[in-house]
Order: sequence, then C-alpha cells, then structure tokens
Amino acid sequence: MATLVKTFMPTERTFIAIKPDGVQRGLIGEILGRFERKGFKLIGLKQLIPSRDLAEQHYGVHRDRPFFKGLVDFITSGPVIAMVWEGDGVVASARRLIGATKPLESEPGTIRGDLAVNIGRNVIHGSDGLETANFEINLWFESTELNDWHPADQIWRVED
Ligand code: D4T
Repeated sequence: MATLVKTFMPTERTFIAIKPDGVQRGLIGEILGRFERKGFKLIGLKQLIPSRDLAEQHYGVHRDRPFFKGLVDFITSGPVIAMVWEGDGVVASARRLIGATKPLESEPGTIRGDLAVNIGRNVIHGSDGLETANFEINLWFESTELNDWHPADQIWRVED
C-alpha cells in the first residue's frame, strides 16, 4: 500500500479561459469535461467579467495589432471562466486539446476544431508557453484562489 501514500511533486500549471462566446453558447461543461477526462487536475476556477485593464494586460503582446481593440471589447463583453489546470506537460498538451487559433484550420477532435468557426470567436484561451502560463496565472488569480489537492484516483493516472 506504500504507493497509495506517496507524496506528489508539484508539476506544471497552465492558464485556461473559456471566452464569453463559450459561456454564452453553453459550452462550459463540454470544455471542462475534456480537460478532466484527459486526466489533468483543476486547481483554480472562477467566473468573472474581465476589466478592460485585465484584458489589455492579458493581450498586451497584441497591443499594436489591428484586431486588438475588437479583441479586448469581446473578452470584456461578458463572463469568462478562468481556470488553472495542473499536470505533467499540461501547457503544450492543453494547446493541442484546444487546437489551432483559426478554428477552420483546427483539427477535428480539438475544442476549436469541433466547436468553433471564427478566429474572433474561438471559445477558449490557453497559455502558449511556461513563462506565459506563470504570467497569466499571476495576472488572473491570487495564490489563495489555487488549491493543492490530491485526486483519490491519482495512482491510476500517473505511474510511480
Ligand atoms: P488565445 O490567446 O486567445 O488563446 O489565442 P491563440 O494563443 O491561439 O492566438 P493568438 O495569441 O495569436 O491570438 C490571440 C487572440 O486574438 C484573436 N485574433 C488573433 C483575432 O481576432 N484576429 C487575428 O487576426 C488573430 C491573429 C484570437 C485569439
């Protein structure tokens, strides 16, 4: 029974957000289920309507792009589901689960490939690298909003 009481090392974390179109279209459960079924661990989740300041910081790298204002208008237009997911390789894996930025080029089986058609309404965001993930988690969440916990079935997901 020693394997049942092993301690789990902290692992990688990523920031995922269901955008206002995903919330309005009733896709929250569908999207959460895909990350749960994959075997990643949800350690933070909240619904909020992002402030303009938060949205502009989040999309700061796109500040000079022509779509920036429309993007900020869109992301602040209604509730967003902000999440932190944890697991080995979760940053890159989440990007694969999400699919390409342009939904018409996303593979079937991915979230955008199955659920979206338009780049400006692509239902979900996922951090594009480890550094971005750390920045975005700190931007959207207080550390007290994140929970360390051990799923009861963890030994069936991760080998010793
Ligand atoms: P996000 O950041 O929303 O997960 O998207 P990606 O990481 O997949 O893609 P991105 O940073 O290049 O784009 C951010 C965001 O801007 C929208 N967008 C992008 C847009 O409306 N028009 C465009 O031409 C581009 C390139 C969609 C996603």
